[in-house]
Amino acid sequence: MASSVFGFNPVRTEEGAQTRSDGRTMLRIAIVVAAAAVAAALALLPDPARAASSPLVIKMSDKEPFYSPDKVTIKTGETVEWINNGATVHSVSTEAAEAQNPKDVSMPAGAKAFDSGFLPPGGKYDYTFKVPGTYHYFCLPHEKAGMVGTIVVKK
Ligand SMILES: [Cu+2]
Repeated sequence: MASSVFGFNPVRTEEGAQTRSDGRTMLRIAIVVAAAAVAAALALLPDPARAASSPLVIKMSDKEPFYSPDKVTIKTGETVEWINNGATVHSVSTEAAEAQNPKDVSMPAGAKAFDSGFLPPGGKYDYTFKVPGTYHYFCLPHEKAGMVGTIVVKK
């Protein structure tokens, strides 16, 4: 009789401890899963879902498509942001004097040339287009490989 009472209580205590431990573990797992879900949801948000004032983003990569998207249409006064997602340097330039092929560069009359300089991996460059027209730009190190892009700026 005494042994069954003794045997009963420790088991209850262990079960209680086991339950509390599982509860904490489950809570930790739930927090990690919830955090991962939030991160995934944020990563999947399309650009239009971001604030209206945020720039249109063009991702730069070490292989095709080098600029993604490589052709975009925006309105006058809007900003484009290039982000280097590659593992090597890239750039954005409309400097005709720097281009190996003159066909890779063009700007509407009255527009000033822009050049990001070499952007390291993770680097960003913003440019606000104030003159409407078509811009052809290139990456200084990779123009020959076909790293060129087009921005059409509507009035
Ligand atoms: Cu490049």
